[in-house]
Parts: sequence; C-alpha cells; structure tokens
Amino acid sequence: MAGEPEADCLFCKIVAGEVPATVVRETATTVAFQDINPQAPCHVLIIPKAHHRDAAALVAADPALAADVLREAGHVAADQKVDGSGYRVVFNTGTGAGQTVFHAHAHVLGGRGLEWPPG
Ligand code: DGP
Repeated sequence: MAGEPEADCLFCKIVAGEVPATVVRETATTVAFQDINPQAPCHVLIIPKAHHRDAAALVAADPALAADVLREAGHVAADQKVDGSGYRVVFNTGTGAGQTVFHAHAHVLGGRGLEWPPG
C-alpha cells in the first residue's frame, strides 16, 4: 500500500536504521543523508519516511509530504552553506532519467559550478 514500508527497499531500511547513513537532518516526516557516491561537494538525499516509488507517486498520494521534502531542500542547502552560491534539486523519476532507487528522493547538489543541461 502507498506509504507503507517495503521490505526490500534500501531507503526504507535507512529510515528504519537497518542500513547506516550519514544523516544530516531529520524531521517527523523526512530524513536527509549524504549520498554514498557524491557528485558534488554538497550531495545530500532527502527522502520521505513513507515509501513512495518516485516523486510523481509521492505528490499524487501526499502533496503535503512532497512539500515537506522540498522545504527540507532549502534547509539542507542553508546548513551545507550552498544556498548563497546556488544549488540544484533533482528528482530522477524513472529508469530512463537515471533513477536507481525506487523510493522517492530529492538530490541536493551544490558547492561547484553545475552545467546546464545535465547529462
Ligand atoms: P537515483 O539514481 O536518483 O535513484 O539516486 C540514488 C542515489 O542513492 C545515488 O546517487 C546513490 C545513492 N545511494 C545508493 N545506495 C546508497 C546507500 O546505501 N547509502 C547512501 N547514503 N546512498 C546511496
């Protein structure tokens, strides 16, 4: 069911504390942690604690929770001190866009120049 933990989901396991992660922020509804394979000096993932397979499913099922994730992006950027220089918030949605973990997550990237369009 939408929002329920999935037994084989890596990010649900991070929420449950079953897989370690370097957590930088946590709220009642979200967790933010360092990406294991950082692509920029700041590369933090923000996830809803509830399981939704991608950003589209998240916003369809629970728009307030999607807003929580986006709000956290700004807080992460400020905490990581990349808000002044600029940062990017990315939701890879679907395999064709590079999504590899099917639990909705925002990438917050910053701390270096970011080219446009992305590859
Ligand atoms: P995406 O390709 O958009 O689905 O992004 C998934 C990200 O998750 C990718 O940048 C690498 C990161 N990742 C994968 N496994 C782990 C893990 O076990 N721990 C952490 N912290 N990040 C992970």
